[in-house]
Amino acid sequence: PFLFRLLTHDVFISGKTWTTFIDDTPELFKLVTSQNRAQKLLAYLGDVAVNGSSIMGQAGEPGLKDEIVLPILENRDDPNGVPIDTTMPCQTGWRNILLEKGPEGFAKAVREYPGVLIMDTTWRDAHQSLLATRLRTIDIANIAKISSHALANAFSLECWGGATFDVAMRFLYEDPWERLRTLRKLVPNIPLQALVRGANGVGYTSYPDNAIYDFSKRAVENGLDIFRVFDSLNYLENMKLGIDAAKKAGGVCEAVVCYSGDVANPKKTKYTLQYYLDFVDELVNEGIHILGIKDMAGLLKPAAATMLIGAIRKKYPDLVIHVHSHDTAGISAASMIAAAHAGADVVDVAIDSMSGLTSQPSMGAVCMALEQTHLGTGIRYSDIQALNLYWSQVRMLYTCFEANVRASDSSVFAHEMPGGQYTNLMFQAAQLGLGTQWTQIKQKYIEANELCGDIIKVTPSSKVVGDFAQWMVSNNLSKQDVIDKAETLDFPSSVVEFFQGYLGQPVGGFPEPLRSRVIRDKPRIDGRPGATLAPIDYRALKHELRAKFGKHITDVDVTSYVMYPKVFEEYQGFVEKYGDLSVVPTRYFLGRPDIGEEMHISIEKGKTLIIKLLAIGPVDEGKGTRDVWFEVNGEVRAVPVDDKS
Ligand code: 3PY
Ligand code: ZN
Repeated sequence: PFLFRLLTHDVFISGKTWTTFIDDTPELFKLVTSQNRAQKLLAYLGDVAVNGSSIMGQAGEPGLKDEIVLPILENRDDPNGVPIDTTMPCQTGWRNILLEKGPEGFAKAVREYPGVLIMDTTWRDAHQSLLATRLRTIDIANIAKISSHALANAFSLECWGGATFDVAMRFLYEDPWERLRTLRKLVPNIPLQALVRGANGVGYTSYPDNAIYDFSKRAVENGLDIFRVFDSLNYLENMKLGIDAAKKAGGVCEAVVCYSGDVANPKKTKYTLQYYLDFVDELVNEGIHILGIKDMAGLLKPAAATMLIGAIRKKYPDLVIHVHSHDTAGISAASMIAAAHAGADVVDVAIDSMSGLTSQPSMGAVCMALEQTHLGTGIRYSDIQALNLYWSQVRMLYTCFEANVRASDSSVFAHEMPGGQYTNLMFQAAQLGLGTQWTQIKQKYIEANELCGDIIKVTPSSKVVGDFAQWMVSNNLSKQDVIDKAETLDFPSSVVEFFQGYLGQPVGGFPEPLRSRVIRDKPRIDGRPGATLAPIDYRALKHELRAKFGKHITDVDVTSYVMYPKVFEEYQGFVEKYGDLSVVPTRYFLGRPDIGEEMHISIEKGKTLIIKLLAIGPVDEGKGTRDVWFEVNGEVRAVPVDDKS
């Protein structure tokens, strides 16, 4: 009946569903001279028409050619069955409590909530884990207002940080700050959450302290509420910096324990229940608002979740506990339910069609299972179905980035690869075309981790282990070979830097004599790596970047540059050439239009270009270009495009 009502709804039939978001949010689109802008846009569309999309990692065309249908939310209280009005964002939710009471009061209210709350990871971790982080702002923004209603009782929406910052600029040619501001406007009522790599910010390396303070401050200014701060080695000194920066910025500080090993297995003696309880004590001493348990690989089985969360809850009755996992082995829904029963306040889920496998467990499954207990989440079944209708279409649109993980894999309990890295390495192994490559990588990953001393593995430390493993496979080295020949081997730079101490100090210290044999006469850092880095002069840098790229460079651009200098420069070059492409619907951003197909692209409020691809001309042998003919709002225009074939 829901689908029937949707398909017969006036708004849906009129075909207006797609454009409302764009019409309602003019701020998204910076005013640039439209002529010039249209010409740049045609240059991009022409390039895709001739050469196909050149977005890294894309295999084939998007799997959905039709316009995406927006869902309609049932209104349970309306006697006439009039659906909820989603033309405006919902105005009530947990963010109201945060704004009213501040981070401490917010945490207290969350702790007092009788049920369990959810964080929806669909906008960050789910696509990072399933679709190579390639989800574009437009596809999130188009469902944002509806989500503000459907998920009004959610603790938060994870939408930023992790790999999204890097990928937005590097591969999607988008401004990550603009994404944050856009979502903030469309979702005023639900806290927005980001994953932050502590002293590594949103990058892969250590930054000077003032870079972490600057980044956190800008994040709050642009709409972020909650920082999930972790360190890739659970190194307290790095954590302290991230925690302090989040708090000073005025954000909610969710400090995280990264989970490794198995607390319920007495044979695993490194990351024991006592280890975690001690680490929690240290974090609590830093005055955090919320404790996160980040099971980035999906190792936390239900009995272990009961033990771990139960023990923390017993020791800290008032501490808000937020649990995160991945479904790689297929167990995470059960673990989240166990965590909830053991006293967790918030659990992480992703909308059904973006859940499971290396992503988070399904929102529908977890919420409906909890609904039958005293721990209901306040998220309605019909709303989950409505959102899922949208996301199942988006998932099809992005098939060209699917890693092709088809089934659960309990070998994760042995290799402990984080969800995002699992798909990444699997994809790379598949591209090498060797059927056994993937099994070998998983095996070497176990050995590489042992060589590093059984470390916590999450970005960036997981990258060290991944690089190490791939290098062992390609050089055909066993663990023993590495130990025996360490002094003469040419290790990957990330591995050398890890052993030098550039990520921080691992739990239990570095394994010797391997460390000394790997780093030889290179410097070693025995404390917090960022502590010795000179502060960044932001004023001077802004000046420099303005001289180089123009007056449009803002403070957040400087922050982006600090995190990713080279990526930012390339991104600026791309925008210079093609303009802001974030307004282009994904199926044209990633795929070739058919000849004669009408593309509707809203470049600014009240300015929609109706573009038709008319013809692609022959190659000019001298120049190697082709003229691509378009009709733009009835006018014929041609753009020359390099033929890269
Ligand atoms: C990231 O840092 O990107 C992660 O998702 C870690 O789990
Ligand atoms: Zn995760």
